[in-house]
Amino acid sequence: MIKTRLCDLLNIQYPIIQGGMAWVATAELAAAVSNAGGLGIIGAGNAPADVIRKEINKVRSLTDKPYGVNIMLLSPFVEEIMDLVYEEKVPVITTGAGNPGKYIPKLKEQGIKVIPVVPSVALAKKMEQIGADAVIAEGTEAGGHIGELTTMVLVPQVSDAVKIPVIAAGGIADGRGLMSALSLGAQGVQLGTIFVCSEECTVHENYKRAIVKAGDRGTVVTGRSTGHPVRIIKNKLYKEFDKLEKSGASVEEIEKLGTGRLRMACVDGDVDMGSVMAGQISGLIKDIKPVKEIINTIIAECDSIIDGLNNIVRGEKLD
Ligand code: TUI
Repeated sequence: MIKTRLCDLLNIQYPIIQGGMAWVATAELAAAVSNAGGLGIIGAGNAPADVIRKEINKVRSLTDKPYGVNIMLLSPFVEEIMDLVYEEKVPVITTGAGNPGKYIPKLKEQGIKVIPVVPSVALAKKMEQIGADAVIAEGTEAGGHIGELTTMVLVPQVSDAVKIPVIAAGGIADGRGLMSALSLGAQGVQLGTIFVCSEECTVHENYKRAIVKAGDRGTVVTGRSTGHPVRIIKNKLYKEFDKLEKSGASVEEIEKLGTGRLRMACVDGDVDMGSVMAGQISGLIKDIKPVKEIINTIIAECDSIIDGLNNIVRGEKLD
């Protein structure tokens, strides 16, 4: 049984939380993850509050377990999403793509648990100092908007720097990844790409198939020159970005090319010209499975890794 401080903090069975992926992390996926013993999360992305209010109500109708909302801090609707989570008394929020510092005092006042994504030790320390309950140390292997450091180097350094629980993210999709994260000092993991490839995830089938087909070198990073690098599956859109960036186009022109592309991939299933955000671990994902099976398999893999390690410690051979 894999149980950590994070399980106690969030009142969940397994130390697994789901990434708050815009257009992907809908109520159906979040409820499935929470019902399977993890923490399911609704991705607010760039959506307005009325859309997310409906998702929150749907999650509550599908599970009585804890759930969360991810707030993407570059969204034009951040303020109204904050008001929504106070009003709805959402138990947990995660944040991404920025520093949520100015919102933390009020979130804490409302009894909401706050878990920011941090791409550096400095931000992790600052978040702990101003009252975050845990941090997500997300490496550059992750899909979507990414930081510079890899999970392997970020997680142990953040773990040494803070006392609050650290959740490792980026490049994790199986029991080996979870065990490694725990070895690096994390108290749990956040998984994104593997949950996209679940039966309960409502994205277009083409999106899921693009991940399953991707292979180990199937992702690339677009938009480095804009200051907002985004990891996607290599496709025609990537080639357009590459051409534009090499031509010395302005940040505005490059950002304009990205507008509406995630919706195009998730809803319309256009995986050639849409933005198929996915992590480098896509190459490990071979099929689409129910969320419960994904989580149970990861936990079973951890148990067998522990058995194997015990054999090594006793001087027996590991197969
Ligand atoms: O946020 C994500 N992943 C995302 S957000 C997103 S929507 C988007 N689309 C295009 C451009 C930008 C965003 C798609 N995927 N992951 C968490 C994450 N947070 N990754 C990196 C960060 C981050 C970066 C800087 C967190 C904090 C931060 O702080 C900077 C500061 O001001 O201290």
